[in-house]
Amino acid sequence: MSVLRPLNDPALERIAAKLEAGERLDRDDGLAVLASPDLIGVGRLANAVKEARSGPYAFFVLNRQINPTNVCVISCKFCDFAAKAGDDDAYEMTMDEILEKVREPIHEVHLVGGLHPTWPFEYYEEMLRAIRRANPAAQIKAFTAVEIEFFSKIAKISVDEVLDRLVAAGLDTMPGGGAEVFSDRIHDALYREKMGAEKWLEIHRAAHAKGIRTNATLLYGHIETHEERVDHLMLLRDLQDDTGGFISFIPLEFQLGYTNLVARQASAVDGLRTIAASRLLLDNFPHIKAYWVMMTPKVAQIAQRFGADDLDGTVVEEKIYHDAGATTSQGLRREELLRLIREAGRDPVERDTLYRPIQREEATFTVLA
Ligand code: V47
Repeated sequence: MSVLRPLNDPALERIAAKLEAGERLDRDDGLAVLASPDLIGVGRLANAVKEARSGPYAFFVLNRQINPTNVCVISCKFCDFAAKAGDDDAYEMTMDEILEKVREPIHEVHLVGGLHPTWPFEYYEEMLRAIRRANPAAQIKAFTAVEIEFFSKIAKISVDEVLDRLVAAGLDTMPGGGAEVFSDRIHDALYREKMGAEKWLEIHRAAHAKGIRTNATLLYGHIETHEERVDHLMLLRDLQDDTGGFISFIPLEFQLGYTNLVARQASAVDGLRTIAASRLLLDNFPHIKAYWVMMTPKVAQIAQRFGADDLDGTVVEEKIYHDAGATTSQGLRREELLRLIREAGRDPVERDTLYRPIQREEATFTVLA
């Protein structure tokens, strides 16, 4: 393991000793990382773990986010994206509008949307088939656990059948959204109408059992406590111990928007500590993603030295955070991502949705096995 010291916090010394002994970190260690005054020490520990896993590499993907509708039958208190049918800001994309967005040199389509009151399940299957036909080179990362459960209700079929039919239609992986914070308190306060921890974990377990790789997220920087953040990570680690089906973990920084939930946005330091705690506690997750859209490209760039090994991608058009007032740009060009990575002293690896390296003639990186 690369350099772990100097450290200026006894709690971090305890963690370093565990890492050296190959011992697993626990809940108290996670809390210590989130509260440590030694920010550089926190980065040093998480960076050592990151480098032991993925060496000097940082991953990115040419992708495109598509949110086919914001019309949603439920209302979550943290969400500025959803609208009710007939609202001024409600929208529904046509199939042509969706397909127009995928005809680009991309390797991943990230497809998620509101829980639409009248679209039938068959429409989502057709969406996947049509995207696959329009761009066979792009893998499809689609539908959160919340959407999967909703499809099972509207089509009156089991979650297993929903997953089988989506895979048959072209689904490659599932994104990590809808997890929010695995806490009954937060569930009751912010998203009572939506599934809680148990169901979310159950659906990801079902996906993993079918060989569908998935991501996981945590929505942080609102009313949750450090204990709730760490408990969330521990539940994900437990499921990953059982299934090994998660690929990437993404802490999502809450955008205040117009929700009046909290007075201010999480700080850069809080974001970096959360990335580091995730890398250190989630010892069985292959990748930790610094999602630049919400962290800002500048903080995401530094996060590469705090445990993150992925910056997500070009994204192009993002609605969920931008409807909540995010001021980051809508997309980054490939060259900008390369610069953000190289300036942080990392070697860029362009990947597909499964983190397989994309071979390019002008590639300058060593391809990972
Ligand atoms: O589940 C909603 C969150 C998520 C806000 O898997 C908000 O690769 C912040 O899951 N401020 C959807 N967050 C996005 C998501 C995601 C993003 C990037 C990559 C991946 C991946 C997944 O966005 C929702 C919810 O937790 N969200 N509103 C807000 N105002």
